[in-house]
Amino acid sequence: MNPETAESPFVRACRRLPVPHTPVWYMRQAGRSLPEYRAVRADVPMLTACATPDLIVEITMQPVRRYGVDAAIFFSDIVVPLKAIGIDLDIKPGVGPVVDRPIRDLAGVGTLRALDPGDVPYVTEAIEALTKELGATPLIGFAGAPFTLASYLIEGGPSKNHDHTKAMMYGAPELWHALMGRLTDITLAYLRVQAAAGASALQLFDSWVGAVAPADYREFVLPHTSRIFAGLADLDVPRIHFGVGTGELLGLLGEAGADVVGVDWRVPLDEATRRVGPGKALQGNLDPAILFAPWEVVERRSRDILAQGRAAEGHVFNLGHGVLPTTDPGQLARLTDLVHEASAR
Ligand code: 1CP
Repeated sequence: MNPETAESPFVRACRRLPVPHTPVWYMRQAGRSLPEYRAVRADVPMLTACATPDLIVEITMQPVRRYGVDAAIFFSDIVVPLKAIGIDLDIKPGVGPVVDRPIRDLAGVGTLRALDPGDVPYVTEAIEALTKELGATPLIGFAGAPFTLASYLIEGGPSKNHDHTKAMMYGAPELWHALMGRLTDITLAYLRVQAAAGASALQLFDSWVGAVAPADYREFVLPHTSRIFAGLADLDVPRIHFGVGTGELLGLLGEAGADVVGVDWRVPLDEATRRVGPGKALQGNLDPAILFAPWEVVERRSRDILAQGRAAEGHVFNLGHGVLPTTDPGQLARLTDLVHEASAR
């Protein structure tokens, strides 16, 4: 990592070191809430954009220019590495990832081959260009975690109850662990490609794992997520682990081995600090829907979060989940300034 980036407030907060102000970025900051994003994406399908370095660079930079956030997040999607190894899937506007032939047996698991850096040359190219353009501002690389990827692959698309996913997890544990093992290999390789190209932090999105009870997380998910974080330990880049509805899982998410645990809006950060335990920084956790309330409400709630975040050994301000598409970008601009000013030490 370049020395300026290593000294940035974001990287220092992830490492639980003193910072001049609380760093802030937003999950899904690069995307549909920005008019300049909708303009460049007008005629370009999502997966085409994700394979076009110039577009990746432009879209990743948009929120950095507009808001002055403390980190950029690589513009891509969690299904990009699966597409890259030949899984027949698409991202449908207004729906999300859809898989042509859902994976529900050993033959299906066999189609998940290992990922090689040569499968994603556009990722390497875009990250190399971005780290030059970003200078001292860190770039966060990311991947979907095995449970969340498995849910899309097994269900065939977005799912509320994850019925088929849980049916395999509970009913065919050997098949489940075979699938999760392959996804772990792919995810680990994909994150390492991003770090090798210059990403200065890595976030693992296990967005839907909140659907799983703690004992089942320990048995069916933790062995795999632990292997991912252990496999990144030599890289010297902060590792962030995030899921939605994970109040009961926060201790286990920390146990999996990340440096930073992302918290959604349901658990206050002082309580989350207690649940996660010592030796971790926290990221979060303003309800993204609060941005639809008047500014006075946003300000009061954000100051509360900054105060609660002081209980943690390190705090990165974020939303509790991604920016909602109809969010007014003006609210995020004001919020970024507020976090910087209110937390200045
Ligand atoms: O046409 C469009 O604009 C498609 C909308 C869109 C966008 C902008 C999708 C489809 N993905 C993305 C980009 C994206 N996806 C980013 C960009 C970087 C940023 O954060 O600014 C990231 C980090 C993701 C990651 C992602 N994709 C997650 C994990 C994060 C989260 O929000 O929980 C998940 C679950 C997905 C799946 C996905 N891709 C797209 C949609 C609409 C969805 C969710 C569908 C569902 O509800 O299951």
